[in-house]
Formats: sequence, C-alpha cells, structure tokens
Amino acid sequence: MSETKSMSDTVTLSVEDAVAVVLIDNPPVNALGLSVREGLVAAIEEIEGNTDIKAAIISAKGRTFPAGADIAEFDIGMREPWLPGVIDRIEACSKPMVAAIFGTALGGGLEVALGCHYRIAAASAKMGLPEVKLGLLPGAGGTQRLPRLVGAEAALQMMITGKPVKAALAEQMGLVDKVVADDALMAEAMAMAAAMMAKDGPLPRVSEKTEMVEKDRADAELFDRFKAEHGRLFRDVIAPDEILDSVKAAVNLPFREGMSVESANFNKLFTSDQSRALRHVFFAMRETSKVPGIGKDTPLIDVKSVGVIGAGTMGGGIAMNFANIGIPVTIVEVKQEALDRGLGVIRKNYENTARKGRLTDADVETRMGLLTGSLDMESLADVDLVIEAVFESMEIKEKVFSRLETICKPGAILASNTSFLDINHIATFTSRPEMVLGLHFFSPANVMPLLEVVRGDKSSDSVIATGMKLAGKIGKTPVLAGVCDGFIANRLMLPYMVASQEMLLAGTPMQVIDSAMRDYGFAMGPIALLDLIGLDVITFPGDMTLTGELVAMERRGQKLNGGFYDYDEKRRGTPAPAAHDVIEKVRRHRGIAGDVELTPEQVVAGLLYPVINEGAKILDEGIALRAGDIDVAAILGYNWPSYQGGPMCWADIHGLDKIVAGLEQMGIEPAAMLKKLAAEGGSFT
Ligand code: 3H9
Repeated sequence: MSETKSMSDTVTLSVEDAVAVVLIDNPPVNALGLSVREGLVAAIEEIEGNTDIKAAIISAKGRTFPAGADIAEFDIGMREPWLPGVIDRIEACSKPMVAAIFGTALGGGLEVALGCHYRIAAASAKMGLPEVKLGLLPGAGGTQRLPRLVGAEAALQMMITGKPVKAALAEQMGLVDKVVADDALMAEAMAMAAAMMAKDGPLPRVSEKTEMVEKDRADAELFDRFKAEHGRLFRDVIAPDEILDSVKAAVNLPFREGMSVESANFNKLFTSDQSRALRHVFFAMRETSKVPGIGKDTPLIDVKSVGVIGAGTMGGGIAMNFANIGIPVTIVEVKQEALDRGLGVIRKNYENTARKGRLTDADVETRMGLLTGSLDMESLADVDLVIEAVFESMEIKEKVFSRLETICKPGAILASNTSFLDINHIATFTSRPEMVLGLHFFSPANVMPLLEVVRGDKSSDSVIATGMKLAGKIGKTPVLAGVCDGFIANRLMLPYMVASQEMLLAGTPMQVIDSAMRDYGFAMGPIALLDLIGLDVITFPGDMTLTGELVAMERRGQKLNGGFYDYDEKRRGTPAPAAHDVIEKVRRHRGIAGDVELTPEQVVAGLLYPVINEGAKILDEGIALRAGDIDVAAILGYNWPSYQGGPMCWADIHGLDKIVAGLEQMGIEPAAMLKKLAAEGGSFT
C-alpha cells in the first residue's frame, strides 16, 4: 500500500494494487461538512490525474459511512464546493468508483453512494434518506438518482417515510450490488474494484439509467395512488409534496432538468419555518442530556435492581420500563388486592403487545418473571434505586421516605415520581438528601418518551448523572428540571389549560377552540384533552370551575359519562348539552355577559402566548437549562407538533414583539426575559 495522503483535514487517500482507498474521517458520524467535500474533490482530482490509479473505493473510518450533510453547517451558511457538484464529479469520474457502505449511510451519505458506479454494503448496514424528518428533501441528487435505480414507488417510500432499509432489502431493491459479511467489507470492495477496472465498456452511471423511469412514466396513476395510500404522511407538513414533485421530475424530465427542480424545491424547504423548527428539534433532542458540570468523569451508580412503590397506573408503567431492559423490579403495595390488580394490568399490557406481534409469549413471561410483588417495604433493602409513585400528598411522601431512610442500603438512589411536590422538602425526610431526586414520568409511563429528571438543591452529581443515563437506557429522553410547582412540561402547559377554560366561558365554542389547535398541529385540542385525561385530574383556580361542576355531575371525561363532549361507542365526541348548561351556570355565577367568539388565529394566540410567557419564566428562573429543553419537554410530554419546533422555537419564528403586545392586550404581564429579548431583537433558541 502507498503511503496515506491527506486530501483535507478529514479525508485520506492511499493506493493498494492500483485501487485508491478514500476514507472519510469526521467523527462522530462522518457528516459531509466543508472539509469532507473539499477532501473528496481533491481525491477525485488525484484519482483522475494519477495513472497508477485504476479504480477507487469511497468509505469511512469510525462507526459509519457518512450519515448525511452536516446539519450544523446549515445554520451557519454552507460554503463551496456544494455536495451535489461533488457527487456529480464522483459519478463523472472515468475510473470505477465503489462505495463500501457500513453503519448508517443516510441522506447526503447515501447520495454519495448513489453517485458511485458500484455499491457494496456490510450485512449490518442501513441506508436511508431521512431528510423529510428535517423538513427537507434529499438535495444532492437523491430524488433524481434513487428513482432511476429502484423505481419511483420504492424511492418515494424511502424518502417520504424517511425510514432506512437494511442491507438485505437494499440488495433486493437493487439499491446495492452486493451485501457481504461485516468483517469482509473492505476486502470484498477491493475485489469488486479490481474486477471492475478489468472490465471494458462504459461505467454504470445511475443518472444515465432509463429503464425504471420509463416504466414509471407508463404508470399514469403512480403519484396520485402513492399520495392516496400515504395521505397521513402528507398531512400538516410541506416536505412530502416537494419530494413527490421532485420524483415526478425524475420520471418525466431529463436528469439535468430534474436536478434543477430538486434544487429549487430543496431551497424552498431549506428556508421554510418547518425545516428551521425541525432542525432545531434535531439538535435540541440530542442536547438535553448534556448537563454543565456533569461529564464522563462523573461517577455513575450501577442500577441492577429497582424498587417501585405503588402498583397503580403510574407505578405499573414505571416498573415495565425496567423489566423491558432486563432489570428486576420489586413492586410494593399496601394491599394484596391492589398488588394483584397492578400486576394483572401489567400482564395484560404485555399480552396486548404480544398479540400485535411485537413481543413473543416467552418475552412476556421473561418480563413478568422480573417483577416481584411485595406488601413489605423491607423487601427494598437491597435495591439500587427506589421510585415512589404513591398518592400526591406530602404527608404520605413523608411516611414513605422516612421508612426508606431506615430500610434502604447506603448508596441507594431515592426517587420520587411526584408531578408537583417539592423535591427539596421530600429530601428532608431522609438523612441522605444527596441521594434524592425526582424522576417524573408521563402517563402512560411505559409509553411516553419524556423523563423529567428533577435536581434537588442537594442531589449529588452522581445521582443526577445516573438518572440522566438511566433515562436513555429505558428509551426515554431526559430533560433536567429544577424544583418548582409542575417542573417544566406541566408548569408550561397549565396556562394553556387555564386559558382554554376562560375562552369557553367568554363564549368561544369548544369545537372552535379544539379545531384551531388541531389545525396548529396538536392531535387534539385542550378541551378534548381534558376529557381524555379526566376532569378530576387537574384542579383549576376559582371557586366555581367548569371541570368541578362537571365532576359534581359524575361526568369525569372519556372514562366516565363523558365530559365536555358526549362520546359514542367509537369514542367520537359531540359537544355535550350538559356541558353547555354548566358553561351557562358558571358564566352567570361569575357575571360574564356577552359572547367573544374568537377566530382560529386568536384562539392559537390566546392559548399559546401564556405558554410562551411561562416558558420564559421557567428559563429565567433556571428551572430549565435551555429553551431547547423546554421545547423537547413540550414535544415529548404534551405532543406539541415537532414541525412547529416546540413553544420557544415557535415563539422565535412567530415574533417575540408580537407575543409581548398580545399578552399586554390580554392583560397579562409579559415575563421580564420575554420583554428583554423582544426589545433587543433576540431569540430564545
Ligand atoms: C442531508 O443530508 C441533506 C442532503 O440531502 C442535501 C444537502 C445539500 N450532521 O444521533 P446521535 C451528531 S440532511 C451533523 O446522538 P446515534 C449529533 O448531533 C442530513 N451532526 O447518535 C450528535 O452530536 P453530539 C440527513 C450530526 O448513534 C452525534 O452526531 N441525515 C449529524 O443515536 C451523534 O448523533 C440525517 O438526518 C449530521 N447529519 O445515531 C441523519 N448526524 O454527540 C441524522 C448526527 O454532539 N442523524 N450528528 O450530540 C441520525 O439519524 C443519527 O445521528 C445517526 C446516529 C443514526 C446517524
């Protein structure tokens, strides 16, 4: 092998048996940043100019073939050479180019592979075009080359779902030429390059392939059919239509013209609010686990066994998270009946999952086998972590934590799943406040992806680091929260719920409120949401409340007799006459006269501006570390539509000065931080 030459800071080239091996080395995921693109151009020039080189392999060091363009570069401005041009040069190369794919070849990474003349993949590799998840489309020739290689339908499927395919399927589809054992990838790629350089005739360039697109052109219904079959994926978001339009161009136009369509559509999406929001969410999701002062050298506590106190809906769901990853859980209850009921619900949950084919019967038994019920707190003597999920009363928490103090081994982490009680106060019930933290799960706890890790004044760094790490292990995204009423997600959304009640009382019909928020992107509006979570769960301020009156009539929402809506057997709601009467009664009681019927835009402003205001206070008080953490908490805890970026990112896009003015108009004092940022022309994110 020749000596290794640097093509740029991140690309090297070496020559072995007349084959140039070009390796990208840009950890962590070999994203195609400026220096990689420069290195690839230099490598192509070397390959073309060096007569000793007869063929080349493009691959990477580290854990993966490039996972795409460098998303971080998008917001700081991309510089030449642009990726589409680099890939064109790879494809135009006069010597055979082989992509040796492993790890996750995504986005621009897969587009580089599509520019190569041959593709060989490791058996464990995955390939995909996930740009749609960033509100984008594959903008380096992917929308034009992939349909020419695998057909428009398979290409659309990959681009519009954004889901990667495994190597075996990629081979079946014709996306790769060969799949080989992981450890044989480079040797097989060398063999392929050697075979190809010995071959006469033109190189197979994907952009020149016509067979697939000709077939697709004959199918006049293809695009309408695809859209009809995948309607859900086109709802609310704009990228899928642009992808469809670009693939249509691939089918109907010559390659270069199709590239122009792709480029125009990419630019449209790139500058859209949706893509800005989704890119923000991509990084925010990955940033939440970074806590200043806590790093690789913070010692972690080994959690090999867990105790959960309370076998109710919350306790049961929490226990399942640990059983799912093989950690034994002792569940403590006060009464045998409650314990049996709790374990029965968990079994039913697992059996339902098995019925859907997502678990085997043996898995169900393994997981149930990891759960031990107990009526005695003493059985928590040896566990590494206890999570209490008992009734929300400080008196009961005091009893529980004072007992844990005497029972648990030194070094055990003592966590509370409280949603609003003061963790610092709870910590005073033990002599080891440094071991106490909040682990706030969202219901259903085995499903919802958010875990608020609540740091008390005295929680040790190790305890917090362990909580954050553990969240990832059980498949949740952790968000660190300080101590306050409601922590981040619930505190943030309480003003939303309160405003929805005031809006109803002022005269806006519930369907108008709910439909405006569905149009904004929530799966349901706030009134329907209240019915779903139960009208007895949230207590609203005021001496006579709508929910209080409905509960007094034994209307508790979907779970009992309906709430604001009446429900049919398919759970479809219609505004309930009983709720109408209650609204009138409370209006009379509060002396509210006249109807203020709001437009959908006014509903959105009326409900969301108070949320932004609360978010600003949460940030200013240091309850959340970053605006992005608040966004993640809202997206994962309350299904805030991610293409709106979460509340703080949405506020930035919407305009902070508009929000300040709107709040003042509503008679709400804007938070100091919000006012300051608006005045400075600053932003939360
Ligand atoms: C594109 O390609 C557009 C083109 O079509 C056209 C252009 C003209 N860039 O997720 P992880 C970082 S759009 C920059 O925790 P995992 C990430 O932030 C792109 N950074 O690891 C994190 O940083 P940190 C299309 C990136 O093992 C670290 O890498 N491609 C990028 O769970 C580790 O990430 C995609 O959308 C990137 N492209 O998952 C793929 N990717 O450590 C996006 C990752 O500082 N990436 N980072 O927090 C992924 O899906 C996952 O990261 C991947 C690894 C599956 C690769």
